[in-house]
Amino acid sequence: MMFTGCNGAPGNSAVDTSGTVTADEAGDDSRDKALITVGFSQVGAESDWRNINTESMKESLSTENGFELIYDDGQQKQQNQITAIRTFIQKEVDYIVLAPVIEDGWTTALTEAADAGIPVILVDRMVSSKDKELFTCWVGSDFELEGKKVCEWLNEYCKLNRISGNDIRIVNIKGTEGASAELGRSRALRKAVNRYGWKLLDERSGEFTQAKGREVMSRFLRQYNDINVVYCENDNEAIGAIEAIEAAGKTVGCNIKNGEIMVLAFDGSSEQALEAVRSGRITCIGECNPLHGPRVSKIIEDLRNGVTPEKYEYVDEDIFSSYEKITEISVDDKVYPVEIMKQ
Ligand code: GZL
Repeated sequence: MMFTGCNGAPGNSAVDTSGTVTADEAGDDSRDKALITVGFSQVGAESDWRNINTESMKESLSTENGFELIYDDGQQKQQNQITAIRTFIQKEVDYIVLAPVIEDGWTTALTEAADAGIPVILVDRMVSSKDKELFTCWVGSDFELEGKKVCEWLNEYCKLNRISGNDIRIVNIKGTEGASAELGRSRALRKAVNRYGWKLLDERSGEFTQAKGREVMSRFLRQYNDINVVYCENDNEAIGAIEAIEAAGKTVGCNIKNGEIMVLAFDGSSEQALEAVRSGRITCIGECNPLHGPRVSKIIEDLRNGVTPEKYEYVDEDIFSSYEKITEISVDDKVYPVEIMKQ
């Protein structure tokens, strides 16, 4: 476990040039009592989105802003995150911020934090614990809405180009199984498949990574010779899928009538992915906003001022595409503009 140091004050902690102290060197007396101590258990570093999310949290919860941030990279393993929560409790932090890798399995650790009187703020993904008092509040995205937007975009495309729903043959490269983002985006796809008659050939987890996305897409291409749409549950998987499609001698793009394979994705947080949208290699991206830092620091400020924050705070998100004929889509009677991105 690595800790991001607070103020580099002399004492037990040997702060290296990057301002990071190791677990066994971060002693309590190195803590400046004036700072608000926050233990942040992050999912990992699996995607561009995640890295931007981490940076947003570190920038907001900085020493300059009055915080001592104790950061832990869970490496996409729930047990690492549970261990980090217990370490934060031992260190008697003022707040715990948790981005839970999957929804299940948190009740015990969150109960321990509650018993220690430490408020827990959830970011990004949700927990399935029935007792909603185990966390103070949550900041993140409506993942099913993200999925509905992308699916409605595909439905609009089919209508404009007179493509029957029955001719859509789609595969889903899912995110980490059981993660809120995976559950919501997959649920939206299954509902659209049932509503529009698309053929969902297969689903398999790409674990939100580029390497696994490429591996899964290669496998799908060996198994199915009629895929015309790939639903990737994040950008990194989409980049990996494009590598696999092009390695197989096929072409990515929106002209599925002409044999191209349409790539759909989520996040829109990396320049590489946005460039892929501008060039038409990714046809449409459902934005997922990673900038939770300012919202979390505001929540802590409110809590310290006796203001009760909203229990659930959703971030605003768009949809991106270079296909100029679709400038808006409608989901549940609400109209969302499409941001047209051209080179
Ligand atoms: C979504 C977040 C997901 C991103 C992926 O809020 O949980 O995890 O879509 C990331 O890129 O790995």
